[in-house]
Amino acid sequence: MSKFYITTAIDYPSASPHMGHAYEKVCADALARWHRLKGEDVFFLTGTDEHGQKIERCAQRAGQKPQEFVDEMSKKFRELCQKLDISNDDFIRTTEERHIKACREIFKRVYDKGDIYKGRYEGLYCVDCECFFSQRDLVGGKCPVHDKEVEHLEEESYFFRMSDYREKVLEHIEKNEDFIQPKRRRGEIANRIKEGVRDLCISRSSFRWGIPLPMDEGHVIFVWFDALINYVSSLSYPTGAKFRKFWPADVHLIGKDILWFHSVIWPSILLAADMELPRSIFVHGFINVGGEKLSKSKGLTVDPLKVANLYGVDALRYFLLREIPFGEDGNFSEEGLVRRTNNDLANDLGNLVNRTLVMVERFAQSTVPSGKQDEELKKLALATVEKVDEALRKLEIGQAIAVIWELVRYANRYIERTAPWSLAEDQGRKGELSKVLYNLLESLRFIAILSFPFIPNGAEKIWGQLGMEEDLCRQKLDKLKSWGGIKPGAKVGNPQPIFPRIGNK
Ligand code: ME8
Repeated sequence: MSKFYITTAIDYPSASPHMGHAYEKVCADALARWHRLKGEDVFFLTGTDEHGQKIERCAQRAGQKPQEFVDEMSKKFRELCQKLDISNDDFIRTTEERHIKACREIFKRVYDKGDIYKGRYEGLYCVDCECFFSQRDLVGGKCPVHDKEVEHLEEESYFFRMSDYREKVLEHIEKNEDFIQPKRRRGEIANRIKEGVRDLCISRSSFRWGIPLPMDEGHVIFVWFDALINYVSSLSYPTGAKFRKFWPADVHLIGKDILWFHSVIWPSILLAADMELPRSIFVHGFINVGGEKLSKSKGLTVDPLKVANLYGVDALRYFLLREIPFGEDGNFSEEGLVRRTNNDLANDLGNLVNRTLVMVERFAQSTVPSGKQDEELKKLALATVEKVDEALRKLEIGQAIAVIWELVRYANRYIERTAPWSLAEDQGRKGELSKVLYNLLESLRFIAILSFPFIPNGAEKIWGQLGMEEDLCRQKLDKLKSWGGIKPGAKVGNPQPIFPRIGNK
C-alpha cells in the first residue's frame, strides 16, 4: 500500500485561530481524505508552534507564564480542528518532550558536522514573523507582511552555514518540477536563491522562551529551526517506525508567506542532517476580507468557529474549497458563503437527494428497486471519478468539486427529463420508473463517496439516507469502478433535509 504524508504549517498560538488557519486545514483535510479514498496509508499532521519571542511577549501581555499561555491557546487550535471535521492523525506541539528531543538531536547532528558556528547577529527582525530582514526587504521601512516597524537586533548567535547548501537546493528545485507548486512560485524562489543565500542565525540569546542549545544553554534555538523539525519529531525521528514509513513528506501545505522557510531553509537543514527532502511543497494564497488582508488592529478578522456555528461546518468548508482558487488569494464574505450554500448545497445537492428519496418512498415503498443501468449516467459518473483525481493531482480543489457538481446537475436534469411522477401513473411503464429510481440512487452513492473529502458531514447524511450499511469513511475509490453498488431490495432511510437554505442576510 503506498503511503501519503501530508502536513500543514504549525500555527502560532499567539492569538485565536483565524480564517487563514481554517482554510489551510480544510485544504489539507480534503487532500488527506481523498488519498485515503484512494486506498493509501495516510498520515496527516498539524499542530502549534509554541516557542519564540512573539509567544513570550504575548504571554507577558496576558500576565501568564509562557507554558500556561500556550497550553490554553493551543487548545483553541485543537478545537478548531475538531469543529471543522479535520481528520488529522496527530497534533504536534513544539513544547512537547518528543519534539524537544528530536530538535536538539538534529541541532547537534548539524553542529557535529561543522555546519554551525558562533558569531554575532546585527540586523533587523520582525517579531510577528519571527524573521530576519535586510533593509531592501522592507516596504516603506516596515515589515512587508505585517506592515509594522521592525526591531534592530544585536546579540551573540550561532549561525548555520546555509550558504554552503545554496547550489544543492537550487539544483533540487530546478530538477524537480513538482517540488514547489503552483509552478510560478518555483521561479520566484529560484530567482531569489540566485540573488544569494546567506548563513542563517539559528539561536537567540536575548530571551529565554525556546529550546536550549545542546552545547550552550545560554542560547535558545531560533524558533523557525525549532518549528520546521515538527515534521519529523512527530514521526519519532530518528528511530521511530513512523519515521521510517512516512518520511519524506509527500506534501507540506503552507501559505505563501512562509515559502522561503520551507523551500530553502528546511531543505538546507535536511541536507546538513543527511536526511531526505520532502517531495513537494504546496503553496496556497491568503484569505482576505472585503479585499483586504486579515488584520486584528484594523478589525478585519473573521472567527471560523463563529461562522461554522452559524452556517454549518460543511457550508464553510464548501465555500473555502469551492470559491478560493488554490494558490491564489481569495475573499471571504458571508454573502458569498450564503450564496454558495443556497445554490450548490441546498438547491442542487439537497434537492437531488430529497426528491430522489421522496420518490423512492412514494413509488417504491422506500425500497431500492431493481432497474437496468442508464448508460449515460453511468458513463458520466465513472468519468467523474477520474476527473476529480486529475483535478486534485493539479491541486485544483475547486475544479474537483465543480466536476462532482456536473454530475449532481446532470442527475437533477435526469429527473426533469424522465419525469418519474408521470411514469408512476402509467402501469405499463413500471420498469422505466424502477430504472430511473435505481440510477438516481446509484448516482447518489457515487456523489456521497466523491464529496466526502469536501463536505464529510453532508456526505455522511446522504449515505445514511441511502441506507448503506458499511461506514462511509471505510469506502475506497475502487467501489466506484463499476455501476451497481447499491443493492436492490435494500431499505432507504426517511427523506430529511440535509442542507437547509439560509435566509437572506
Ligand atoms: O507562519 N490566509 O504560523 P502562522 C491564508 N508558525 N493563510 C494564512 C493567512 C491568511 N490570511 N494568514 C496566515 C507560522 N496563513 C509558523 C509556521 S511551520 C513549520 C511554522 C497561513 O500562525 C500561513 O501562511 O502565522 C501559514 O501557512 C499558516 O497559516 C500558519 O501561520
